[in-house]
Amino acid sequence: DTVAELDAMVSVCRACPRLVRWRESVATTGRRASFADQPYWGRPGPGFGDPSSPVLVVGLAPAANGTNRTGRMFTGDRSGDWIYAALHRAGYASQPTSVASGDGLVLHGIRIVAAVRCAPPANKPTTQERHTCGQWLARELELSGPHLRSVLALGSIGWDAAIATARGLGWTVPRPKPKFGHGAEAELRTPEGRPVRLLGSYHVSQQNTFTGKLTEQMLDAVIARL
Ligand code: DU
Ligand code: SF4
Repeated sequence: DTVAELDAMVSVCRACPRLVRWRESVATTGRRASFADQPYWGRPGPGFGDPSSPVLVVGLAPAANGTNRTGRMFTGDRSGDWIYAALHRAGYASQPTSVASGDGLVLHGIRIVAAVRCAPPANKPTTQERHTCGQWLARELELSGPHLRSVLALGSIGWDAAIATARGLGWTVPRPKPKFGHGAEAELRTPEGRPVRLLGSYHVSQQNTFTGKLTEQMLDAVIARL
């Protein structure tokens, strides 16, 4: 199959009962008041961006009123304001904002996915949900093929998912397991022996950006190393 087929399959996945209930309840009766008149996507967030990219970004999960509303990764929420502004500064995004599908945003050389593709209650997926959704990430890594040079993990859940998924695919991952941190780096190797660099950044969520734990300069510095 192709990346387009993968996206289509992901977007109708119902493998995690708790997350299916949550994503659909937010989308129907649980909409944020300011979006109450809008249709909500209410499904998993498929990958967004260039399917033959050298860079894959692995985020945490869709925001209940962001991707779960708009259907596009990091679109229509505060985390998206941060990541797309940074990707625009670095030349990966055609514009600094991501409001809704059809807003003209195009990504070049980068693709964005989430470790868990359905919005979780309190942004906290369970271990089982992380494990289940790891199968989609595995397919993503397999389909990325020889173009892939680096993976940017936003937050420790993305970092752990990238490592667990790479190991599951028979990639070589250093032992002991590389520790997540802002600016952390590990060299993974595919079974064919191609190196893929894993870089970590603190997640662009408001609890980091609003408090100054993650600054624009810190984010730009990691993206520059991709
Ligand atoms: O640390 P670990 O047991 O390798 O897994 C960390 C984290 O990654 C766990 O909560 C499930 C998830 N995961 C995954 O995403 N894909 C896999 O194939 C295996 C585990
Ligand atoms: Fe499917 Fe992933 Fe959503 Fe679970 S979190 S229902 S595996 S898309």
